[in-house]
Amino acid sequence: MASAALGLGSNLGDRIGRCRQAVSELAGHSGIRVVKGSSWYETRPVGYADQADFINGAVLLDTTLSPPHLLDALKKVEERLGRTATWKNGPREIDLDLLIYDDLVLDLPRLSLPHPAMAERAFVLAPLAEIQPDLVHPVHGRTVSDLLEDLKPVDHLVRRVADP
Ligand code: PH2
Ligand code: MG
Ligand code: MG
Repeated sequence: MASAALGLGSNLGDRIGRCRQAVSELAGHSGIRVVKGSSWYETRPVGYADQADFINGAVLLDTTLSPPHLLDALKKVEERLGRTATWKNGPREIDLDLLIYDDLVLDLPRLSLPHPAMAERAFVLAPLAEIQPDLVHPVHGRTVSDLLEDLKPVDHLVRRVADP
């Protein structure tokens, strides 16, 4: 059994509804146990500015799936929830990103762990710090709450908008 952390995001349609639906779809998978989910945060878009604000959150999982199989499961949930293809950093109905899987560090064509951008993104770190502040980033060797502190002042995090 492994522990994993995911980041969730949506900026099209029923943003919170889709994020919550994604968590319940994950909870229904036989190889996944959802341990804890964060509140939902409204955030300004990072990377490509001319798009709607996002809802972001994070969840902690226990899983019997290997990283590639967990990634496949995330992609399937994205598809079931109606994700359509856009472009890098563009708008999306739902985005499920594998952030951390135990203390694994790997760089494969379709999967890098930990997620390469997570340490620079308050929209990832703030929800994750809410549910596991002492989680250590396997490359930086720093906790999620310290990494979030390093980013301050945080510009794109707007507000906490909903309970888990
Ligand atoms: N996801 C991106 C790019 N930019 N900005 C915010 N605020 N939230 C996101 O989830 C997000 C983003 C690429 O996945
Ligand atoms: Mg993403
Ligand atoms: Mg993604």
